[in-house]
Amino acid sequence: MSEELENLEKQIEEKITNATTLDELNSIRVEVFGKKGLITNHLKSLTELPENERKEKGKKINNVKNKINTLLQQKNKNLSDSEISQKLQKEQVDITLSTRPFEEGKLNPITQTIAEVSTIFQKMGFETALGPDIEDDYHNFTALNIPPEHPARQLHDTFYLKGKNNKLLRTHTSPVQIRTLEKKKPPLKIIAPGRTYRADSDITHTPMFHQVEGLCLDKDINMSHLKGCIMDFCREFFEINDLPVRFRPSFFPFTEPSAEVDIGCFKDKKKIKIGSGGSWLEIMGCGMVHTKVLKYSKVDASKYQGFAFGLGVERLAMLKYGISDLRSFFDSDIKWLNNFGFSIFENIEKI
Ligand code: 2NL
Repeated sequence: MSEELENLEKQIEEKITNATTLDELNSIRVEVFGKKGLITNHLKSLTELPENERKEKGKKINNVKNKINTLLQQKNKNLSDSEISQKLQKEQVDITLSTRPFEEGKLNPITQTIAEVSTIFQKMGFETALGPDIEDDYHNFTALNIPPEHPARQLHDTFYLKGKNNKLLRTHTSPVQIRTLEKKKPPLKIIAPGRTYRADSDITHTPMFHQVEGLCLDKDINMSHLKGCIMDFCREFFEINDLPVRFRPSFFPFTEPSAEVDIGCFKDKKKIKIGSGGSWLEIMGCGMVHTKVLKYSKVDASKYQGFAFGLGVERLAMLKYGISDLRSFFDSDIKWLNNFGFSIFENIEKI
């Protein structure tokens, strides 16, 4: 072997031995085998040799090439192994370390109650519909047959947005149903849960509160469907199979006939117990959708009839969970929430 080649081999071997990273090793590979690499140059120079010398020299260079390749491979494996073990060492997790304290939040009973009410109606085939909190006069009042002189339309009762052309905060979630009817044709069964607003603030009223309204439109719907649906709902919501339910004639501009729904209860001096006890408790309103409301929404009243209902979520939550002060829902008091709130995980299990 020529001395030059021997020296070169030693030099390259030493470099490989001394390499400490994969990057470094790769540079050596390029330096040796790249386009203008040390060994590549030797191979190229073969063409200048006479035929008889070329064969022998070629063999020698190839031997060196193979040796270096083997060395590079071995070193590559060594360096990869040690890089992995270094990485493992660096990223080691201390499994003896205690976990961070876990603070579980609670659902406001309003959220829980909306979920419970929705689940019951969803099981009966109602779909949930949502809409904007800021409404216009048409969707909130006109389309629901609420006349211009109705007290609910007065500035005194409804929050109107300043300079916003009769824009207002919805006073019920009925406009969601009106908007749904603009997009979907009957038959349909929808519920509309959400925030509602009225300019009222005292011990039993907050300016923002929650409602779930429902609407069922189909052929041949009559008052017995309404009664059956509401009775099933009341019994499932309060988890009392024989809960007495009473429909008492009432009035709403958007339904005819209209009824107030009462459930049976036992009234003591201090407490109310829901169930059969001879007394009655009003919990929601309902009725057959007024033909004028159907006409506004371009529903053919000779073909389709329907029932609708509306309930106040705060009131239902207070009755079911024994909450006595309406204002506590909105205080964001952590101690109160820890007592009256619902575990998020309990709810996930239920789903
Ligand atoms: C109550 C009474 C009620 C409705 C709401 C309704 C909606 C449409 C058409 C007809 Cl789109 N009616 N909603 C009907 C009857 C009663 O709510 O006391 N809510 C707390």
